[in-house]
Amino acid sequence: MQLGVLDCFTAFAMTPLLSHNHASTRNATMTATTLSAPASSTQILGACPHDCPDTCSLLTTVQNGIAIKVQGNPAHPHTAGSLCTKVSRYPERTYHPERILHPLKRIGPKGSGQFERVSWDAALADIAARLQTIAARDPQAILPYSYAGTMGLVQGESMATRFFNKLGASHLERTICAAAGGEGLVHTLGGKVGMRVEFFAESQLILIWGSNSITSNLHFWRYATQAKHNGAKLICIDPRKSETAEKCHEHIALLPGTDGALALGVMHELIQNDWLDHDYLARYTLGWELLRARALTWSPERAAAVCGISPEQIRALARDYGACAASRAPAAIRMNYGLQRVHGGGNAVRLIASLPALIGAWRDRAGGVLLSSSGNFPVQRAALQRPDLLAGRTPRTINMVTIGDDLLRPSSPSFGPAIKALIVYDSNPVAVAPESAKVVQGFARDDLFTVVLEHFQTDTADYADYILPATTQLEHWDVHSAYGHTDALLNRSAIAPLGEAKPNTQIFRELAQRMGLTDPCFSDSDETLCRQAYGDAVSFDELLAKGFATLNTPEAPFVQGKFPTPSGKCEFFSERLAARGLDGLPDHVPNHEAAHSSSAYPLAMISPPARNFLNSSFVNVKSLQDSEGEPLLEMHLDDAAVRNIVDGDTVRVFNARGDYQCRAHISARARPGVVNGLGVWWRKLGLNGTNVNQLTSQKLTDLGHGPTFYDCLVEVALVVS
Ligand SMILES: Nc1nc2c(c(=O)[nH]1)N[C@H]1C(S)=C(S)[C@@H](COP(=O)(O)OP(=O)(O)OC[C@H]3O[C@@H](n4cnc5c(=O)[nH]c(N)nc54)[C@H](O)[C@@H]3O)O[C@H]1N2
Ligand SMILES: Nc1nc2c(c(=O)[nH]1)N[C@H]1C(S)=C(S)[C@@H](COP(=O)(O)OP(=O)(O)OC[C@H]3O[C@@H](n4cnc5c(=O)[nH]c(N)nc54)[C@H](O)[C@@H]3O)O[C@H]1N2
Ligand SMILES: [Mo]
Repeated sequence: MQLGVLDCFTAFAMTPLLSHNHASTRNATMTATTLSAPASSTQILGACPHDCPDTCSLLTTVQNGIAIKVQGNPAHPHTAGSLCTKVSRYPERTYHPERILHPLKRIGPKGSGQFERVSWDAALADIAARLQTIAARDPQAILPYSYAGTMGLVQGESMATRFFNKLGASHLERTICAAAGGEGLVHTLGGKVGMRVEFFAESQLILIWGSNSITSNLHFWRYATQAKHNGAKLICIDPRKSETAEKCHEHIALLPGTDGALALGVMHELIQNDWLDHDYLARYTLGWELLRARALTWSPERAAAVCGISPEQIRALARDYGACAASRAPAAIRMNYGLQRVHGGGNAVRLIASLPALIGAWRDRAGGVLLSSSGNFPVQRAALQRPDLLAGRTPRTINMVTIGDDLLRPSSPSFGPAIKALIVYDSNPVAVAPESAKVVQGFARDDLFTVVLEHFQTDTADYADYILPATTQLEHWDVHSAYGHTDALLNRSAIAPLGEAKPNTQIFRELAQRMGLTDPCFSDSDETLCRQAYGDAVSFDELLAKGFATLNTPEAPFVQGKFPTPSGKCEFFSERLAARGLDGLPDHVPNHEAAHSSSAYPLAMISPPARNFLNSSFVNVKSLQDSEGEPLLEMHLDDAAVRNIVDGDTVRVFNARGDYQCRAHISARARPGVVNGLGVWWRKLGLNGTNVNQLTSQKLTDLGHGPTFYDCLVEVALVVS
């Protein structure tokens, strides 16, 4: 690799400063020669980069410059020495024979996946020139597209955001995951805050609501299991009989997108039976009389009809929850983002987040609700991202969920310039964004210049003009926050970058340099960025020493109210929403595509995560792909039988947006009327080169401009071979 001026600021430069012994491993690759070098084994502390609530502390064993094992750090209480299967395969992913290890330039038609090797020098020079030409006319024609390939504060949104801010590129609204629920929390509790996860172990009742914890939040499940051993009752609320649902005492298999109605039905019963904490309601909540009046219109019969369950199930749930009000037994709710990927996701989260205040559950540290803890982290975003580089400009914003439509929009006064350049990093939009047919059509545009920073030739990379090789978490430094616990983490690089891979930060540093952007902030090293992430708010020395630092958050945050809302109360009624012309009071908002509302497409499809994948990451790791088998659609026996479908048949799943072929799996995990297409496979590994997102829509949620992946009607037919 040719060392440019800025190379002294790469992660390598941190080695002597943050002393651990990888200098000697700088040129290590998986070759016989390095393997024969003298054995020296070290363990490096890191952090799992993935989009998962657990944000585990990692211990990587490095021998002769090669990472031979990645384990959970036993000294980190939340990780407790164990990892999920997929991240324990991180070395397999890192040393995957298909890793992209040098820059590639497209030589075939877009999407054909044909590339030739080029030097960094040639790639960066051409990319800089192309971007400069576009920026000279209107920098808003350039769009960054990124999400959570790495959740690292440094490799995610630091140098990259500085670069796009300085250019004046379009802003990306990063709403593809958690926006509806996030806004729901902000307008109820005041922020992405709630119970501390460790205290679920002391709860007596746990509602696991819209979450398959065993799959997507394994380290929470450990606390839930402790509670279960101590006699707690666990109830899972999920259309799918998930791995988690089958291990709970009860499972309420409601129709997708009906959680708001269920919460209102429960409230109705709490009020009717006076299972309420009147003192808590009077002191620490806002809008109780209004919410009470609305909830009283939601009899269990009305709610049950919407939810597709029995009124008795709602009464029983309310009885269990209400009993905790009388006995002061701590009742906890673990929500996850599964329930907010529907039209009414924001309102549903508002209603569920309101429940603890009705029974005074917040009085106990083991009571309340947790959806996300990320609002506790004192991340110094302005220092990392430098919005001042915008210098007063306010570029237009493109929602990442509607990238399909937006790539196909021509220039217009309302939209602004057509998107001419797309720089994708930490994301695989061709696989994960909704309504893929349009996304693919947009990416296939010949007049679109696309650069993809990646580890692998994903579905998105197939459409790139240039693919630039990015380092993995084992090869760079980073600092992390979390959304399922309250510890900040540091990731040390364990091995040297493989091949010619570079950290995202370094790629944007070099692009900035090539484009003549000379602000001193483009020279900040990764160490400087790591220190800037929390500034003085978290001890960097502690991060260096232990790999993690626990935030100083209260054990029972709302025992005396003090919600971070404008009123300081739990806001059943939100003045801020009312001021925007929205309903200040949460309600059940039906799906855009509600179950039973279409005779052409009579089945509701959800597409929750497969256990061994992480969104579309790990899909190409052989051992994990083998565990998942192939793309599947879980169907209830009754729905299959009327369509003459038997287990193992190839089926066509379709709606007006497109069709997708996969294998039918007749399974008790699916309830009648709902099919489960576990995601997110790479399109190119699917039977007809598509995945579930061929069927999902670009319609948005009620709050937060989020996606509605689980608000999707389909029909299924047997493919006759
Ligand atoms: N193994 C694995 N872990 C992951 C991920 C992954 O892809 N694989 N994804 C990560 C990401 S990106 C995130 S955002 C987090 C959280 O990721 P989430 O996608 O929230 O993950 P889950 O906890 O699996 O929650 C989804 C559950 O909600 C259920 N569900 C679907 N629709 C509804 C509904 O309308 N109501 C209710 N009550 N339930 C519904 C699904 O059946 C599923 O069991 O997890 C992360 N962890
Ligand atoms: N149908 C359906 N669609 C969904 C979902 C669903 O449940 N159903 N879930 C949605 C959710 S919750 C989310 S969060 C999104 C997730 O969507 P994405 O954030 O796009 O997640 P991934 O598919 O895992 O893609 C991340 C990519 O980043 C790359 N990457 C990882 N680390 C780095 C790095 O350091 N540098 C660079 N340059 N690249 C890196 C990985 O190789 C991977 O290809 O998908 C959404 N799409
Ligand atoms: Mo997500």
